[in-house]
Amino acid sequence: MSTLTSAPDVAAIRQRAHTMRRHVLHMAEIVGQGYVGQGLGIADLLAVMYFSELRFDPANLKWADRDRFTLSIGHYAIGLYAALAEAGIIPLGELDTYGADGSRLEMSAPETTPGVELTGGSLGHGLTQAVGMALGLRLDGKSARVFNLLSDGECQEGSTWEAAMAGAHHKLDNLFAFIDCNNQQADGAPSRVMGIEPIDKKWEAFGWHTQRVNGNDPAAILHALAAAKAAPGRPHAIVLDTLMGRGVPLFEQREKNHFIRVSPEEWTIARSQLEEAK
Ligand SMILES: Cc1ncc(C[n+]2csc(CCOP(=O)(O)OP(=O)(O)O)c2C)c(N)n1
Repeated sequence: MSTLTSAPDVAAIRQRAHTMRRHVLHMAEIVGQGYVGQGLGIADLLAVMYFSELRFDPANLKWADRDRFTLSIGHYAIGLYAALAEAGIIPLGELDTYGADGSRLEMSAPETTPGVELTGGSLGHGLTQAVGMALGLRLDGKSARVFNLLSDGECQEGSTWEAAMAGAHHKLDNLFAFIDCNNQQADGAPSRVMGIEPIDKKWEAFGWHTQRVNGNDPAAILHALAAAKAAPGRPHAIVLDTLMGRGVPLFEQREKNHFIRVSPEEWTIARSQLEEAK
């Protein structure tokens, strides 16, 4: 069972994030394409969650008092599978099946996969479910918390703001939303498609305790989580500014990074760049 009993070991969390990035490249190389930038960009958050913050039991995934990590952006599954494998929830070898017909590791994460709490991917619906879970847990008298990961693109959807309003109305301080601001969506930058800034001010205006940090800095994420937990009575928004493709300059520098096709030679470059960047 994973519980936070001592001060977080930031160096160990960074090492986990690095290993998870290796897993992301491994899975994506087998498929030859995909949501590589998202998996690399969100590894620091997932390492903090699975190796410091979340209370869960790999031997009893349906433990009623577990914290729920809910992935609204189902297409970020590649990053979540890397974390679940590192955390011992799914076998490491199963990562080889990512995206294959019949695999449990579909390109968009379904709740039938061990460790996946909800079927994401129909964007704009994850936070609504997380609000319901947080409310239900409170009604049941449980201290478990719900952490929802959503994207900057989802902040253009009305249902996200209905959920934000409901979370604040019900004073759900057991609810945490991470907003991954990687400045990309399917058709380019949100500022070009439909601007969302100042996004932290919007969450604050909806009644959430809000912070904005570098989402590729585990120490900054840990600091924000500590501050959030010290602020009762409101749900918590932590806006994460992240870099898509983080750790692999070849992918960091792509102009459109939402879904990439990668040539066989580029995988060799990507793997060596990841090790050099460590
Ligand atoms: C309701 C809904 N509309 C459209 C899509 C198609 N779609 C899949 S990913 C994506 C981009 C969403 O933006 P964001 O999550 O910010 O993109 P990323 O950071 O991954 O580039 C879209 C439009 C979807 N999955 N669900």
